[in-house]
Amino acid sequence: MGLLEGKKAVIFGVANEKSIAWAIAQAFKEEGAELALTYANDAIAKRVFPLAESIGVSQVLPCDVTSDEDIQKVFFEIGKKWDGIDILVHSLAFANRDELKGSFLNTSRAGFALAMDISAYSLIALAREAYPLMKVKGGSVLAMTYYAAEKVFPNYNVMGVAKSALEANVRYLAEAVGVDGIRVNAISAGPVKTLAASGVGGFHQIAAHIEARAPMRSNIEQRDVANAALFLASDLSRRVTGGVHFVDSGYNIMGM
Ligand code: NAD
Ligand code: 0WE
Repeated sequence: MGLLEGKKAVIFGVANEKSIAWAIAQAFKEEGAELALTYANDAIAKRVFPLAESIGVSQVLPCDVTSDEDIQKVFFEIGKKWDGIDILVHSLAFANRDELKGSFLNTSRAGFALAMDISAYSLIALAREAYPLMKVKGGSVLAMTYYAAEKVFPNYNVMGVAKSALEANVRYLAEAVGVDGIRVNAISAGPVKTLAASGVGGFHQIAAHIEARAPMRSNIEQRDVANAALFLASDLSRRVTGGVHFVDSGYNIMGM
């Protein structure tokens, strides 16, 4: 019996085969879950449809999380096919490229609002629309965060502030829906070379720093995050909620 046998999962954030969300989708499928995937726009749809087909995903739906209408449509469509949702995965982030370099002092009002909207607020919006379908049996909500929410990382800038807000959202949502048997957790992943990370100057140096300094002297892989996600999505973690769980070779424990 798979860990997620009989469970239905909706996963936001597959862009390509390197996405953390894709590793999670594969791991969930292997453990018996039935899946729905969403994609941000038409350019990404071209990559997501073949991936979805390759593992037998039941539903693939468009969703730009800046649109309340898109979000409502997703859960309306899912509600037509499924009697409930057990797992919701939020694996999304965005800031304008020019906000992810140079001085944090230059963070613009519009850039701040956009990063917050897509990377932090969207978790609340997705959880609210999923809630009627999730409260039937209880469930697990997962978000992806980064240690730059807690400590200053050069160039991560406004995304660091957005990840702090995302982690606070995890705690407040956990309190709001705990009574309905719904758990909310975040995984704080070490740096991994995905589409979002390859848009970043100096990624190689960041990865080299982890290899030199992390307790385990190694970088993580997408599958490492997916394995932690399996635990948090399954009944193995049935009393675990509101937390930020590191998958980072131990990097976060280091002082100097
Ligand atoms: P990725 O580029 O594969 O995934 C990011 C996703 O966000 C993409 O699928 C993109 O389409 C989606 N997205 C952006 N704007 C959107 C919008 N308006 N509506 C809907 N979707 C939108 O990169 P990834 O590294 O797999 O990122 C997934 C999550 O993991 C993010 O929250 C990221 O911050 C987090 N994370 C990544 C790393 C890393 O080093 N890669 C480390 C820690 C945390
Ligand atoms: O969360 C992330 C990625 C966040 C991200 C990346 C991009 C690049 C392309 C959000 N928005 C965009 N917008 C773009 O146009 N990570 C944890 C990976 C990451 O991003 C960094 C990092 C690391 C690591 C940005 C600066 C410094 C280090």
